[in-house]
Amino acid sequence: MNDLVEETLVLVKPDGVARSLTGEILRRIEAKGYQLVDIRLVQASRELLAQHYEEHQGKPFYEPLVEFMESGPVVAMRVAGNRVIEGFRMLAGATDPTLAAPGTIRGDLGRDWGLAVQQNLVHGSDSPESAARELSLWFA
Ligand code: DAT
Ligand code: MG
Repeated sequence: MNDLVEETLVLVKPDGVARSLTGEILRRIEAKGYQLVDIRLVQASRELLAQHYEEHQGKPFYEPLVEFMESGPVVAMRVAGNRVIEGFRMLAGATDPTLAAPGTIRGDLGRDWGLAVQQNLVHGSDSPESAARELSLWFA
């Protein structure tokens, strides 16, 4: 470890857990060379999700997003490595799974289901500030 090692929050969303893709997603993170530091299975409360997704409050997909995220257990992971925040977002691929590049988690394993919110298997923090904030929520 050196001073440039970052940590990020990865969530396997309820669709990923329900489809038994947790292992495949963790396999890709480990194969890339990142380090799993902590992991837990969580039934997220509305309060936790409201804090986690506070930037999206008021958007049309916000309610469907929170309902989806509380529809089943989520696997929360603390993952470490140099530039892991950016690197995991590259592994995840674009938000819309139809447009996510093949080779990415969302591009290979996700699709559009015609719902009000995109079910795209994973969450990854988008900045060092988000990572610190989100890790303190999910690994309090
Ligand atoms: P990301 O998860 O790629 O960081 P985000 O933070 O903008 O994307 O949005 C959070 C989640 O909300 C995203 O994973 C899927 C859903 N979502 C975002 N934009 C959407 C949209 N325009 N329509 C439907 N669902 C959307
Ligand atoms: Mg986001």
